[in-house]
Amino acid sequence: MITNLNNAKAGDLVEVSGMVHNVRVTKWGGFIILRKSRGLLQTVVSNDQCQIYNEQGETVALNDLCREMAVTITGTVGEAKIKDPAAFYKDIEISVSEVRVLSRPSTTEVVDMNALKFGDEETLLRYKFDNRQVTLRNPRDMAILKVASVVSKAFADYLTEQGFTQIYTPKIVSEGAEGGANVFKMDYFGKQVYLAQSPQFYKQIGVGVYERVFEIAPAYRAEKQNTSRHLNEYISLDVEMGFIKGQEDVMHLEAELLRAIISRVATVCEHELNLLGATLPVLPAEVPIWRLSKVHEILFENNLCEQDHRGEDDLAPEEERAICKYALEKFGSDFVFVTHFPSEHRAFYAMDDPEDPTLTLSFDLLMRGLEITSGGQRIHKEEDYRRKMIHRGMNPENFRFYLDTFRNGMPPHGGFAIGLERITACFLGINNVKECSMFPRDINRVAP
Ligand code: AMO
Repeated sequence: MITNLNNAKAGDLVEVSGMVHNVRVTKWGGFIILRKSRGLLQTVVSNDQCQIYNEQGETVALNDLCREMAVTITGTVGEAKIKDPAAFYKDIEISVSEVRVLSRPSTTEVVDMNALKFGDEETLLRYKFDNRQVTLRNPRDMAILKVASVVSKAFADYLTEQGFTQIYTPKIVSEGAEGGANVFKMDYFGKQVYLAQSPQFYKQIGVGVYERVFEIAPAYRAEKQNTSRHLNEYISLDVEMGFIKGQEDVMHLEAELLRAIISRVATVCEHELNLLGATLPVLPAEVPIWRLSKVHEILFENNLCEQDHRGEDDLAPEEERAICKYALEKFGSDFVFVTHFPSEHRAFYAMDDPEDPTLTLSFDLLMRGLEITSGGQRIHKEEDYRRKMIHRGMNPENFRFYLDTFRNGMPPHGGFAIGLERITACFLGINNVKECSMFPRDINRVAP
C-alpha cells in the first residue's frame, strides 16, 4: 500500500488521508473531493464497490459525509484529466474502496470558504478575514501563503549558501529603530518599551559577530492608515552584510537573491502560479538603478505623471507605478532600484553621500509599482552617528548599546529588508497585501 501520492501510478493501491473539501452525490455513487496540503484530489465512489465507515465503525452512505470531515480513503489510482485549477493532482483520481471517518465538524453549517461571492472587494475581504481560521483552507488562499512560505525558504537557503548566519533578535525593544510616530508602545513591568519596527540595530550588531546575517521575523508598525499596502504586523526578510565597498554591493546581492527566489518559486510553485493566474516578474541581468532626482526627471520629461514631482524628497505612489511601467517598457525589467534619497528623509543610520551629504547612500527597490525594499550603506563610525543624532535632536544616550557597538569597532556594512507580504503580493498580482498575511493585523483587526 502506498501512502505517498507523488510516487503513485495507475493501478497502485493507496491510502490517503485528508479533509473532505466537497461531496457530490450521483445515481451510481459520486465524488469525494479531498483537500491535501497543496490542493485538491478527486476520488470516485461507486456505491457497489465502496464501504464507508463512520467514527464508530458503522457503515454509512456517501451522503452522510459532509465538508470538513477528516477521512482516510483507501483506493486504486486511475488516470484522469482534472480541469479544476484547484486540483493539485490533475493526472490521477482514486477509485475508492473504503472511507473511514476520523472526525467531523461539530456544526452542519461549516463556514463557506468556496462561495466567496460578494459584490465588492471590501465585503469579500472582511468576510474572509473575519473567518480566516477557516477561509485559509480555500485553495486560493492556501496557494498564496504557500508561495509566501517558498519565498521565505528560498531567501534563507540562498543567503545560507552565501555564508550568511540566521539570527533571532528581540521584538521588545527600548527604542524604535526607524524613527517616526508609527511605533507601538507597551508597558514592560512599569517601564515604557516598544514593539520592534525592524531588527535594524540588532542585525547591524550581528555583522560585528558573523559578518553576514539575515533574519525572518515579524516587524510592527503602528500605521494608522488602512491601505492595501500596509499591515501593522508584517514579516520582514532582513539582510545585513559587512565589508561592503558601497551600496552597489548590497543592491547586487539583492538582485541575485531575487533571481534565486524567482527561480525557486517557478520550479516549486507551478501549481500555485497556475491556480492564481500569476506570471513571475522579469529580472534582467542589469536592473535599472536611478537616483531619485533622475526618476523625477524621467517621469517629467516623458510626461508620465499627472503632476510635476521634481524637487520632492520621496517618490509619490503615482511615480512608483509610472517608473516601473517605464522600466518594463524600456528596459524589460519589473524591478527598479531608486537611490540617493535625501538624508533628512531617511533613517539616521543611513550613510550620507560624501560627495553630497544632503543625500544618502540608500535605496528603495520597486517592483511592479510597489516598494518592496529599503536598504543601503550604514554609518559605521560612532562619531558620525553622534553627529547625525545630535543634528536631528536625538539623544545619543538613549541608544547607548547601539553606539557601543561602533565604539568597539565595526566594518563598513549595509543591508536591506524585504516585506514578505509585499513581495508575495507583487509576485502573484494580489491587490491587497493583507491577503498575503496568514492573520493580517490592521487598525481594525486583531482577531482571529
Ligand atoms: P522600511 O521601513 O522601508 O525599511 O521597511 C522595509 C520594507 O518592509 C516592508 N514594510 C511593510 N510591509 C507591510 N506593511 C507595512 N506597514 C510595512 N512597512 C514596511 C516594505 C518595505 O520596503 N530597516 C529598514 C530596512 C533596511 O534598511 O535594512 C526598514 O525597515 O516591503
